[in-house]
Amino acid sequence: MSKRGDFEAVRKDIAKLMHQPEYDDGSAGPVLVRLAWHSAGTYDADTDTGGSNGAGMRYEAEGGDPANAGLQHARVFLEPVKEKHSWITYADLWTLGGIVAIKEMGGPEIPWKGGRTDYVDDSKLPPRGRLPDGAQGSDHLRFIFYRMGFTDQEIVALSGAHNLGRCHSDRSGFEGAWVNNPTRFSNQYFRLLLSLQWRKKRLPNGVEQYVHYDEDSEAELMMLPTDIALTQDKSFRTWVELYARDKDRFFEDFSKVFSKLIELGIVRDEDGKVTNADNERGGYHA
Ligand code: CCH
Repeated sequence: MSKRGDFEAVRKDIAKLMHQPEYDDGSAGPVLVRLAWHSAGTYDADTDTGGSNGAGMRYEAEGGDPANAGLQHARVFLEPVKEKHSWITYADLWTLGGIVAIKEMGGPEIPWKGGRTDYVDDSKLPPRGRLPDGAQGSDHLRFIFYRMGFTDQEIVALSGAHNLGRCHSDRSGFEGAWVNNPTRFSNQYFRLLLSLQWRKKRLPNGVEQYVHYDEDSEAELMMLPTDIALTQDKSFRTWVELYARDKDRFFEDFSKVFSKLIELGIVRDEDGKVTNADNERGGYHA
């Protein structure tokens, strides 16, 4: 048990659980990043509902959304950290897990502040269907991400997270990794999007994705239809091209936009203290 508010101690323990030789590509990192993103990516700016406050994925209504299939692995990885630092809220732990994972995998430092609550405000619960569907195109991406208040540039920067991890046919129906080294954060995803020939492939389960057979690694790499859409839409493509040639710029923009993502729906005063979280019932804020 650490001192209440000692987020440094929590960070250290999250970093320690990154190495998971039995799991996927040997790292808990990618699925932790996806947990952070899905915990926040339900936000709707118009109605001020959804977002990371409340850690709603603990409950069936949100946790059982097919879009969240597989994220129980990430929650299980983090459970010993929660047990050890019981003062931290799940909402803080899940978002912090994502940024520690990105850093541990060689990615940028991402600003993070605590103070989210675990109190579930029923009036803020997001309906299912707020997360993106990989089978769709650029209109869908704009529909989903504009709702949260993101721009075209930010949509492309965020998509760079697909440099990490993989698709699992028993979770999303898609299969495979986007890059050869899916536990190392880089701008490789953008470079491959532009440099390789992507061929449409129908999987045995009927799901369609794009693939490229890489001779060097003798592995088949993949892209979702939404990933390919980033190269076909003029406005998106400009940013794909920029991030493919300028890794530093990608890291800088990714850091800003991921930090914005995990703050959606969180209101803070000048001192950074969260003012719209019911911590009497929900937990602790710094
Ligand atoms: Fe994603 N993502 N994502 N994604 N995603 C999947 C996996 C990861 C979409 C669909 C999928 C973001 C945006 C999108 C990660 C981070 C981000 C999978 C496979 C699908 C499908 C799931 C499975 O089968 O396990 C779509 C559509 C969009 C639209 O933009 C954003 C934004 C982020 C974070 C900033 C990460 C990381 C993974 C790998 C997870 C793992 O388990 O390895």
